[in-house]
Amino acid sequence: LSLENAKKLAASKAVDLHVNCGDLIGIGSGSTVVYAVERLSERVKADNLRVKCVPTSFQARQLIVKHNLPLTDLEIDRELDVCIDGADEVDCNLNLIKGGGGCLLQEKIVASCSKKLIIIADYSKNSKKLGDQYKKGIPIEVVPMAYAPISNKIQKAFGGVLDLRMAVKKAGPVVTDNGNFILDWREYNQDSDWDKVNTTLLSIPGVVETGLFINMASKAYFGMEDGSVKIQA
Ligand code: DER
Repeated sequence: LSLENAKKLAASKAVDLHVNCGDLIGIGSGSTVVYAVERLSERVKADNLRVKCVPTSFQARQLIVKHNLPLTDLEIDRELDVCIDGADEVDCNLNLIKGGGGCLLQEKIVASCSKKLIIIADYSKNSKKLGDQYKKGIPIEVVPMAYAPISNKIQKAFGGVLDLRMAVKKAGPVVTDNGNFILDWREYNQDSDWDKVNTTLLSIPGVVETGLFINMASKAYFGMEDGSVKIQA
């Protein structure tokens, strides 16, 4: 099964099993979630499902609008029934690395306001230990004026390398939907106590949020190469 078809499989399974009429749904960001919104739109039409959606990025908002799904926000609906989102890596404890698409801040906020966070991914995202195979680095959203001293502090405290994420179709750094920069932290020690690391990172002035989603996900659905869906709870 191709990666795209594996994503589609996982996305459809998650939407079919976790979305009910009347649900308030957090819509994640990235490429896998596109299939989840497509499946959600099919079900809304076929089953006349009543749902409202909260986006986690400009991309997610455009997806919701494109599929004519009812849009809402956290000011109106403060507690959501389910958040469906992708991940860059999922370890055996359902801890995640997210932020590959640079949307981690609103994703973590919306996930934290949802009764459950359901992860959808293709088979390449499933690993034993956090950071096992994810070589692109742990994304950290930072206030632009502080990215250099923050890089130094993290490097001194935990080692590794911190790259300021540069844009491709725009000169200069990636600027997130919230006006911040992203540092990608690579070559860190993979045997870290990630909960402790996360807490320490968040204590550094200027760090807004990290791509470490520790103890947040309820379930993960992986589209597998053989056409099956692996469910990790
Ligand atoms: O940026 C993000 O956090 C995305 O959700 C990312 O983790 C997954 O993106 P993908 O579905 O395109 O792999």
